[in-house]
Amino acid sequence: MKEFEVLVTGRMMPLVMEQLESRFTLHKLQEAADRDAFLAEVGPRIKAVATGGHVRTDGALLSRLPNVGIVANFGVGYDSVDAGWAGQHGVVVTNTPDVLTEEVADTCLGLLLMTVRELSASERYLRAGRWEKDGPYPLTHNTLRGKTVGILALGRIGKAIATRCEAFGLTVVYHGRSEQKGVPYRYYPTLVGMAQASDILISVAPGGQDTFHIIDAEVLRALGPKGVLINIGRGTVVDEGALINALQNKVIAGAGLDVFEKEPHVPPELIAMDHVVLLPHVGSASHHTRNLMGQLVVDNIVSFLSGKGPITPVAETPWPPKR
Ligand code: 8YV
Repeated sequence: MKEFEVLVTGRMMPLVMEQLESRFTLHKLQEAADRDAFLAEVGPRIKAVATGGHVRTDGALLSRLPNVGIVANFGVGYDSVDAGWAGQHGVVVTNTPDVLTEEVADTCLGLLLMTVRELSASERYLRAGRWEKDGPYPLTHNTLRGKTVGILALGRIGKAIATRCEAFGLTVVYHGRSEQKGVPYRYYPTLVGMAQASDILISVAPGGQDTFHIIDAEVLRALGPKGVLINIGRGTVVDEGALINALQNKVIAGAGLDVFEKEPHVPPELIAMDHVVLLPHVGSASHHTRNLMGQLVVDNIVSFLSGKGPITPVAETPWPPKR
């Protein structure tokens, strides 16, 4: 398939690079000294793009590739790809669903326990020699016992988190765009309503305009002074300034965050607080799962370019395309 020319927009894992390089004529945007001249030269020959959250794959970039047919995104979240633009211009966008669901749900439960039972703070206490010097770590004010978890966005990952929460004996409720049939959890039509009814708010919501800052000061107030926020979806969903304010003023009890508004930047105010658990976006970050995600990027491109269509097209670019 060397006749096909493929573009990568940034550094991708070796498994992806090696397979794309061995099958196609691969161009690397990140290595271009003059991006403009590079795109003017190779742009018209590009048939497929492999991309990820590291770069915006928007109309400005895609319009430089007039013959591109597919944008394969590394990640289930594709807020860095303008899928609306792609759909309007006959370009299919694919993501990497399913293969990361259980890993992200596992990470979420770990983050939940770390936050509610102060596991990282108590480990810091031990490592600082304080157990021997000052005695036992103080009892935690919070517990999972008897608590209600509100899940924002009950998609595949949200459901895997819900199953785990049930196994932990938690009551699960959810909020999303609409009520889902056949789901055994109570639905709340508003986010504020769900936050009011929940002890713990878990956000799995994707990024993008529709969800920008939907967890704001009002939602955090509704969660209340014993409430905990866990964010495993996208940082942009939470108004980070409002969250910092809520944590500093004990409007909520604590937060566990795997994602941030401007990654890899984490506001120093968050780092300074001990009742906040911070992870560097590791939800899916095991070799096992990242390899499966990378393989799905390659498989989508190979399948598309061999005429069999994409494997995991996103909702905005259904396949076969609607006329
Ligand atoms: C990855 C993710 O960390 O799939 C997603 O949407 O956020 C994570 O699994 C990310 O895609 C890696 O760039």
